[in-house]
Amino acid sequence: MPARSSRQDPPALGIGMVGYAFMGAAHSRAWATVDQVFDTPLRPRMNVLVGRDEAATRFAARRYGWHHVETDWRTLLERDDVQLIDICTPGDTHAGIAIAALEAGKHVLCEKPLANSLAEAEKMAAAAAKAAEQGVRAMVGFNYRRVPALALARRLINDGRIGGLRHVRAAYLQDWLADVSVPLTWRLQAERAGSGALGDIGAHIVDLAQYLTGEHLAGVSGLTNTFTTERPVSDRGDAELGPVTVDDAATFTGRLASGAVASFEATRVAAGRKNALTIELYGELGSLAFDLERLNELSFYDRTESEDTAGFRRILVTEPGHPYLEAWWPPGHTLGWEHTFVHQARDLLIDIAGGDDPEPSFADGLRVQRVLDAVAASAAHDGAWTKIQSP
Ligand code: SOE
Repeated sequence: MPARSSRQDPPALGIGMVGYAFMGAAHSRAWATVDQVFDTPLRPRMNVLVGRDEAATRFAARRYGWHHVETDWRTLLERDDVQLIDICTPGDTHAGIAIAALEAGKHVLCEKPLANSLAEAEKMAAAAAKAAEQGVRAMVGFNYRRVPALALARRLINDGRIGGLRHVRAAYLQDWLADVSVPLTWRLQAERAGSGALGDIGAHIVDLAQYLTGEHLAGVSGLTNTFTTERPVSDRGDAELGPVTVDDAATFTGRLASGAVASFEATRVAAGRKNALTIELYGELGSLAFDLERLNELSFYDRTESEDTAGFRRILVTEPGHPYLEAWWPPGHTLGWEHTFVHQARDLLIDIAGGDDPEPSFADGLRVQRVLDAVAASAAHDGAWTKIQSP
């Protein structure tokens, strides 16, 4: 990271954020916190919050600390006080906003999944590649890459500590749709969200598997199902029902480019599982296991150790030498889900200042989209094996 004197303010980077719901709140807190914690080379200024409902947007802006409010994202393209557009809206708007922003020379952070379709993701990746030639940067918000324990897992895999990869097991289980009275929000409509559990949370574990292994999925076989096919159109207790047009659950197996095998489960109807993301990687020399409910820990089994004492070791990932931990609290003072967004903001600011392409890039987002598209195609043909184009 470029050094800076602690007494000198770094240059400002004006942010315009579109959307202020769940992800908007998480991103707002990250922008507000990142340069309190890290010695960032740019100082984010939370200049403009965009939302269609002016009163609600004003309320959110005051609450989260945004200076100005707009009701049309297009105004951000013209504003001199916005250098980065942060997209926290449903998937059907990602491509339009991101491509226009990149063409207007604004850096982009876009929530996951990158797009609602492969065709959109391809256009977005092409726009990002073109913009990068002009020094304009784009990142997709797969925030779990920034869990310190998972960043450590990546480091250990890169260092060869688990050897040649054989097997990946990944699951992302939630239960908020187990209740059939949950209304038909945008996340349950294909035209707004693209897909259901598959794109919303399956995308995270696909990205993690590809990121941690450094490989892409070469083919998949998948099944999806929608258990509750109609839901109340509003949360006002009226009886009108509308169709659910996305999956409740998706499971798939895949083969990585090296031949390693992988299994994935994504569901929003696993009663009792609130936000249960687990990933395990098995190699010739050892194994790694992570559980989001214990996100400060990474389990590591080292097969090169003596059999007498070998066993899964629980690494408490809070040492200053662990990824992102140098700037936080003393060892043992644990972090949480929210901090992943702070780390994401930090890395993006460093890359923008350093003139580097951030990761996950839109090309990484496209690689995930290819997998989602292949799983949906496979599921439409009873799990037929479906090949995925190489990157
Ligand atoms: C879905 O419920 C969701 O909010 C996802 O959209 C997020 O990406 C995930 O981090 C938490 O769950």
